[in-house]
Amino acid sequence: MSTNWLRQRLSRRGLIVNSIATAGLSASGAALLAGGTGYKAAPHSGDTSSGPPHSGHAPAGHDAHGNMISVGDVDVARNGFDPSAMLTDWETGEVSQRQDGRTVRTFHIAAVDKEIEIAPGIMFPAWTYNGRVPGPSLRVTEGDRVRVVFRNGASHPHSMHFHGIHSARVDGVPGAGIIASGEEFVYEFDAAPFGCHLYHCHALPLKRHIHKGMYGAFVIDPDPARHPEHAFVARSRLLGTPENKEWQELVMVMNGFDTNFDDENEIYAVNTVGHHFAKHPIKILRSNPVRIYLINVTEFDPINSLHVHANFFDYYDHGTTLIPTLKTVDTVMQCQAQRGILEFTFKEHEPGLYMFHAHQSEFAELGWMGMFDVTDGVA
Ligand SMILES: [Cu+2]
Repeated sequence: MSTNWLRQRLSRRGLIVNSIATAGLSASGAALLAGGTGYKAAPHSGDTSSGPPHSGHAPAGHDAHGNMISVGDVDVARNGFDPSAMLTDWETGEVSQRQDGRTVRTFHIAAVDKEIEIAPGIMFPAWTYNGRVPGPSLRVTEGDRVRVVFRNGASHPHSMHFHGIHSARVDGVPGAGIIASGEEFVYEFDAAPFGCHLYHCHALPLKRHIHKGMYGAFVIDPDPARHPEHAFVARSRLLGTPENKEWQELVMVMNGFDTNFDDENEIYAVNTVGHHFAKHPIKILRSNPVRIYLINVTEFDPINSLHVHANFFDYYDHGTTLIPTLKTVDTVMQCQAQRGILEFTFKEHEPGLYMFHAHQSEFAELGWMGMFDVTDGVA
């Protein structure tokens, strides 16, 4: 039993190296999982000479925290999206006012086939919303009218299925909003309930459409006027308020990629690129609290998780309450489509690099590991 387990795990890692070799990058492929070689190994350009890091942004002390990570860096410009920028790049839509005074937010989303680089030298034939994985992070306020104009410019039928309250005809499932290639459809509903939600394609086979990259964050901020008993908390969650500006808000979508079609993931990540936040730590001002909108879309594995080092957080399951549903925990697990809001602070910590990762150790080693770079904010 245990040797069988070991053989399976070894073969998964072997397949990753194979997939890189196939891509003509055998030198960096061999280095990718060799371990212990740090940044002295070949950069992902295929240059086999030893030399400085690919672009020189490895944090000081990086080696001390774990050198079992991929070597080199992903070309985020070619991908057209940057996991770091995705932490905060909310889309709030085109805003208009209806005659009855209600705010209407209109979003334009297109399904596009696109090859993306998910780890140095590893390309994945993704299906995307607007050319990125995860798709755009949509943010609205409770009670807004949400209008999503969806155009399918991809090669397969797709949809947008929103987690939230809406009528059956805009559910984005077979028979109600699956859109053929070249067609367009408008999903429209009132934003409710407030919380940390998601959208994803619901075309069949579902697990293929999700794991190919068709998902994104969908956050509904609470309307403070509707929650007088927790108005301060509600305002702190409402994008654009002075109370909200105090928070360092981050969107983290936990995902994985099956690069060899064996119904298992070879790369795990937050915001798609394995080990991205180990190489590009997230800058955190210790004076200001942190709020993470955490969403799990990982296919094939029953759960995923997030653990923060040297700290504890309060957690709001689904983000649908204004008081925490879990208090003072350092790890939370989520099944697919489960999500929630984490709140914590480094106020009493000394500056430095603080790790966060999935506490499925295998996921961490295969990409789902990163760092907070906590500073006082003085240049
Ligand atoms: Cu789809």
